[in-house]
Amino acid sequence: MLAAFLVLLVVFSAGLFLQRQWWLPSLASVHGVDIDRVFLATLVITGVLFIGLQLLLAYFSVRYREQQGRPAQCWVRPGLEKRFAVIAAVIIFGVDIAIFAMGESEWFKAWGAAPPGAEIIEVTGEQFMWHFRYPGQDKSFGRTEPRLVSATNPLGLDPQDPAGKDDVLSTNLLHLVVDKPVRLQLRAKDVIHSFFLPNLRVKQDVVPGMRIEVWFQPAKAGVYEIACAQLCGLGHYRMRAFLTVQPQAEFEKWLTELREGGD
Ligand SMILES: [Cu+2]
Repeated sequence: MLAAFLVLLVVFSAGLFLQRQWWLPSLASVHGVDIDRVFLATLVITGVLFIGLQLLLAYFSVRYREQQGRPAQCWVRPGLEKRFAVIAAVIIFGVDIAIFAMGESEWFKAWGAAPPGAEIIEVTGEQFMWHFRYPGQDKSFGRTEPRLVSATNPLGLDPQDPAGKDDVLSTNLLHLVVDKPVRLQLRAKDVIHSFFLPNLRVKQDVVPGMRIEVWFQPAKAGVYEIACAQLCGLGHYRMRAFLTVQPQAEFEKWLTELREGGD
């Protein structure tokens, strides 16, 4: 029974991964290639160990089972067991270190300094929406002040600050230029949210009181989902926005229309 169960478990779980129906969403960023490679390598390493060990266990449970009045066989050999434990520990520790090193190197590559000239956009999460702020021609954001936050001024922009005059705000719609690196500065107004772009393999928690930066390069034009990946309240499921990746000219047209519409 145990052997049959283990074999079924192996076949079923391997089948789930092989059918690729619920695989990762289509990739649309440059660094995502590395993330996917680390993901796949981790899956293959742990998958091979899982399949091998479960099948071995199934085989042993049949081979040494109780038979014709003879009890199930087992041997107690402390020396052998100790040796086996040490060898298994070394192998597992080595595999862990390899996976960790692979993940860390990709992480530092992806989350290191952004290339100069990257577009800067501020992202603010609040219950239950995303605000995106573009700095405008002067490339700098205007001052914000929590006391000034109101229904018509969701970020608390200071009207006295000239740097804020050309800032452009967009709610739940983020537009980016294809093949152009972008630096996002992530903030939260109320609770912890998580900014998640599944297609671009970007996920970063957004924490009140912190300005966290991530950068990446969209590699494929299209419309993608933006989700909040942190259960942030009753309306969490509504915290869904959309990212449009498009050519420079279309992006500028959109931004101009938004700026003029906002005045
Ligand atoms: Cu949220």
